[in-house]
Amino acid sequence: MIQHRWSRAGDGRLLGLAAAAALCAACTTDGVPAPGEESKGPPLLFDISATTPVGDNPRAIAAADLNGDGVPDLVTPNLGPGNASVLFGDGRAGVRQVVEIAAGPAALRNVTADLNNDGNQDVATINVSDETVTVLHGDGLGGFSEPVAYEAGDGPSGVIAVDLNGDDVLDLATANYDGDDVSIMLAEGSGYAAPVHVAVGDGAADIVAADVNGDGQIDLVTGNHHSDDVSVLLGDGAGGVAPAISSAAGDGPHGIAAGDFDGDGHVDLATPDYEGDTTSVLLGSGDGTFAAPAKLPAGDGPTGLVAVDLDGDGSIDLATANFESDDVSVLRGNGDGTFGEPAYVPAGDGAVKIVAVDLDGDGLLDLATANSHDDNVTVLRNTTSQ
Ligand SMILES: [Ca+2]
Ligand SMILES: [Ca+2]
Ligand SMILES: [Ca+2]
Ligand SMILES: [Ca+2]
Repeated sequence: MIQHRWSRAGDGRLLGLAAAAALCAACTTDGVPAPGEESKGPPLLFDISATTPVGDNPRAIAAADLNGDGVPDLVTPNLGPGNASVLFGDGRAGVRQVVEIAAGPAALRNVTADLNNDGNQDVATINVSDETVTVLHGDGLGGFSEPVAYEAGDGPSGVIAVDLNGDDVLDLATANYDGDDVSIMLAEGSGYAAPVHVAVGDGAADIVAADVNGDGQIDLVTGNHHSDDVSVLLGDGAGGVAPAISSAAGDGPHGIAAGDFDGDGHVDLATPDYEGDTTSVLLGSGDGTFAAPAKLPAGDGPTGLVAVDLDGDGSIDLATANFESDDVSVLRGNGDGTFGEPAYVPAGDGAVKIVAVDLDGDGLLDLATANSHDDNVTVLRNTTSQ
């Protein structure tokens, strides 16, 4: 199974961890650009504002206001007990309370969204042991329905909620690491239709939705850990997709994010490359293909990534969670598809996935990581000067 395959490879490198962490702590947050890189703004700065215990082996993190108080909350799927931890936010980039809710066996990743259009945020979790997705409908007050499981795919490793057939109900799609495919589960009645599997690259580790060819229909893109590429599935707007189009990525992409990094109107992609210790940037051509990746430095073993505007200058920046070096790399976007040198912010042991959300209401997106070895969540408050 996926989490064992790649974490075994990672565990072999854990002996060097203390030294690597010390090194990165020493080189943290100066944001000095490399020779030849133009500095176009103040460095991105983050402070740890909370370190909060969660369940055993949290493997992902998502954000949504789950109790309707206007403050974003966080939720981690916990692989060990097969449950999820909900971290209710205090509005000051801290955590007020943690409660455990049901998930499914070997809960690996999750997504938050209003899946049943009742105005309340729900949680869907993928489970690697029984290859299902578990859905819990939120009541908007912090409570949830009994979990209902639906068939997903072989070794699901990434999940998104997106409307693929234009009926204004969110559908689900998973990237399947062992099946080397994507499962599309269209919402049907009060649940989901049986998955339709579409082949992608080898070791599909994560999935994102975006309109990469600009035809107004949502497309799906996976990052593939073993084939070192991304697979684009162009959507037809009716729930179907075309066969995969492959574009090269870095060495061992373990996540994927989309955004227009160079402002040309075409969707671009970024992947955290676990094996290559890089973040790859793939500029889109607007037809489903992408230019050769620009490989930017990251920490050791990047596995999670967000592509968002962290300093509010209108250009997308990148932040990766680095599983081996236990930190976060933040790279300031220049708005032309290039990025500054990374600054490193300490996180926690086994920082595996990352989410960006404004947790203190100051208008700047903050970051939070799920730390799978420390069994906790680190909240990094964005202190970048505006
Ligand atoms: Ca499209
Ligand atoms: Ca672009
Ligand atoms: Ca920016
Ligand atoms: Ca903030």
